[in-house]
Amino acid sequence: MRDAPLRQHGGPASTVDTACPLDCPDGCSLSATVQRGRVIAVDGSRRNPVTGGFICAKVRRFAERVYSPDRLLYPAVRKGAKGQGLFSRVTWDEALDLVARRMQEIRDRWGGAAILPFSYGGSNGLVSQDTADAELWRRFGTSRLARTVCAAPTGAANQALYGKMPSVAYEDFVHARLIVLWGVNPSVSGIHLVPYVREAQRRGARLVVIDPRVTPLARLADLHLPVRPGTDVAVALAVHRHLFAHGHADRAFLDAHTRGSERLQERAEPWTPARAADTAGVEAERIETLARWYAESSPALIRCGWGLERNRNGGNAALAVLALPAVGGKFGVRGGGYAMSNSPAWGIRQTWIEAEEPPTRLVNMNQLGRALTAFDDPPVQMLFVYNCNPAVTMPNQNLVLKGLERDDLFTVVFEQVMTDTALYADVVLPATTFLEHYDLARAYGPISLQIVHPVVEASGEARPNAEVFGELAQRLELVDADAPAEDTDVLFKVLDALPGDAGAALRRDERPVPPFGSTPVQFVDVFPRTADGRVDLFPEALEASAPAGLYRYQPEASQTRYPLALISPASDRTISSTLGELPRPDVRLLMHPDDARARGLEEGDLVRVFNDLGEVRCRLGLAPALRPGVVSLPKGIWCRNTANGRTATALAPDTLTDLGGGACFNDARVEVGSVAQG
Ligand SMILES: Nc1nc2c(c(=O)[nH]1)N[C@H]1C(S)=C(S)[C@@H](COP(=O)(O)OP(=O)(O)OC[C@H]3O[C@@H](n4cnc5c(=O)[nH]c(N)nc54)[C@H](O)[C@@H]3O)O[C@H]1N2
Ligand SMILES: Nc1nc2c(c(=O)[nH]1)N[C@H]1C(S)=C(S)[C@@H](COP(=O)(O)OP(=O)(O)OC[C@H]3O[C@@H](n4cnc5c(=O)[nH]c(N)nc54)[C@H](O)[C@@H]3O)O[C@H]1N2
Ligand code: SF4
Ligand SMILES: [Mo]
Repeated sequence: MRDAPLRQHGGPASTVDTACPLDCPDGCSLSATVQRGRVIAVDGSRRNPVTGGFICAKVRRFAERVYSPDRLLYPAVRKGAKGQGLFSRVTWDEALDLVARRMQEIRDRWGGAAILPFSYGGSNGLVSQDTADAELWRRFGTSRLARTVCAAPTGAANQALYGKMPSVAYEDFVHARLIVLWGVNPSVSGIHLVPYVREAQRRGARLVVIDPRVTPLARLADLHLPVRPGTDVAVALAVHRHLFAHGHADRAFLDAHTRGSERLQERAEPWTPARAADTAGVEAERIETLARWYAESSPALIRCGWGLERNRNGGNAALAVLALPAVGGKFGVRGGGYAMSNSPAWGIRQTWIEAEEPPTRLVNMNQLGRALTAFDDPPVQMLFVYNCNPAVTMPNQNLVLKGLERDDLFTVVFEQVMTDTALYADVVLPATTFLEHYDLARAYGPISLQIVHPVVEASGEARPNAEVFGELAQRLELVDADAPAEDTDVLFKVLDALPGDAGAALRRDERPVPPFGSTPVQFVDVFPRTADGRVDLFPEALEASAPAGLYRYQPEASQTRYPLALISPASDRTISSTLGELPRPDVRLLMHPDDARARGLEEGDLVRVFNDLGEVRCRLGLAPALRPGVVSLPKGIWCRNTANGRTATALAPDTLTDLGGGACFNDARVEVGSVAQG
């Protein structure tokens, strides 16, 4: 840690280096300014060159969360009705005794599977998740959770094709001659990529954006394909067809490094540009241009995002998109290939978890509402939520809330702030933020690992995850009573388990470089991590599990009552729902002016967005940037942000994607009307 004294009014301040672990690809290095024991500013540092001294506006406001009136400062137990938010303060001992006792009672009566631990990214660090928590759940024998709300379809495709080979890092985008941003909006969701894309353009690269909205980079692109949500697989297959049909499939590469290309070619065959254009709702000419540019450019780079996965065809979309560089022969040059999540790049194995996974029930998190309301054998009797805010982030919000309202459900919420989920808790436990505990931040756009340092003391009685789960395990006699349970103990365990000398470098306060270099060239420095080292272009094992098979498009049911597709992309105000407690301008449903005119609606009208699952009431905003037929609400808003306390997830079905069991947020189909008209 480096302490550089600063002078500010009100007394001396110092800056402390740390890193941002939040669920964002960029993994920024931070500089926090602390004065009299309080964080007064958070900004980017230059320690990590990708950060380059600037960060997003959200995390610049992070101190507001630390001292927010919504901050949880003490353990508490519920005294009002569920959802009301009335609690009385208890001690940590009382709270943990109560939780431990209930866990035992429930396991005695119903079995361990009646307890459902529920977590997702949270701060997304390697210390605050899958460490002491995993040890506790495994040893106790609770239900297991399939963490599928995000990146499950893209992850399944990347795993099947390439065994999750490391992908092109941000820094190498500048070398590309063609960049395709496919279902990703870096101007919001990973802002440090933007300068690299712009630099590539300055050096003469072409830019293509495939997105139902005119995103900021679509405005600056050479070609924009405003596809209908859920139709990317058709567009990608049309590009494959072009490559095969016009002699642009790289036969030498296919023979040497892949298998299954014949079956992929067969499935691509029906997708003429005209047919794909009809399915995706874009001009055939644009698809032809994309195919031609892709065939003729090198280095050609596809940045596959997460916008294209959140629908019934999301797995096959990712599969078809990620297979393109193999068929087109785009690997082997710096700036060529694909870029997606680099989380798996380090090849970190969680060997610090000692207990084996028990063979208990596996619950898909996207169907939490069903789990809470319909499961028997055994029914879910305890829900333990941490690192997650399911009341607003999981599909089918009304069913989730119905489950959380159950009087016979014992809900524990371990949180930093009084979230919409915490309002339903029987016990709330206060958690530290990443400015108050140790963690390990892993960027997944660039490839980096950085230690997250506490810069101030914990607020109130807030405690780190590692400590609380460690103590709970001690109380339940699952580990020795004197087993180390501090976040630093867990941090050292994790550092020791890192591959190569990464852990040693981090202990020396250096930035570790993975064995293949920090910006690997695919098929030069890194290769598929599949069993035989080949790209599996037709992963047979998945063919049976995908409802329509691989590389196949599932059309949507005819939508006469709900003709509008609702998407809910990342916004610049929150990271998922984190920081949603901070004041923001009113949330609007965005709609193309033509769609508004057809419904007699105007800017600022109070509207209801509805389908059979639910309704959201908020103001209308006109947005010519949206594709007609598509409306948009931000992801991650809180119940307080709309007039009726419901968010986009209330309209999202809890059906699953074709591969990976992922969430289908963007399969929400809705109608919109004026509240005044009823
Ligand atoms: N500021 C901010 N940054 C974030 C986050 C955040 O909430 N806020 N969240 C983080 C997390 S958890 C994630 S997973 C990433 C997500 O980051 P992104 O990959 O950028 O994902 P989204 O914002 O969901 O969607 C990206 C784009 O896909 C478009 N889209 C929607 N449906 C489709 C479709 O069917 N096909 C195509 N081609 N495009 C479609 C949307 O219009 C949107 O512009 O961002 C991370 N970064
Ligand atoms: N409508 C719609 N909804 C979506 C999506 C969408 O596209 N549309 N996308 C989804 C995506 S991409 C994702 S990744 C999910 C994410 O959904 P969630 O996993 O619910 O993510 P967050 O909303 O960020 O909630 C994380 C919570 O963990 C808490 N937390 C952070 N650090 C710690 C810690 O160290 N300890 C403890 N105990 N708690 C901590 C934070 O305060 C925060 O409330 O949301 C999904 N929701
Ligand atoms: S959320 Fe992303 S852009 Fe913002 S500080 Fe963290 S890593 Fe950087
Ligand atoms: Mo995500």
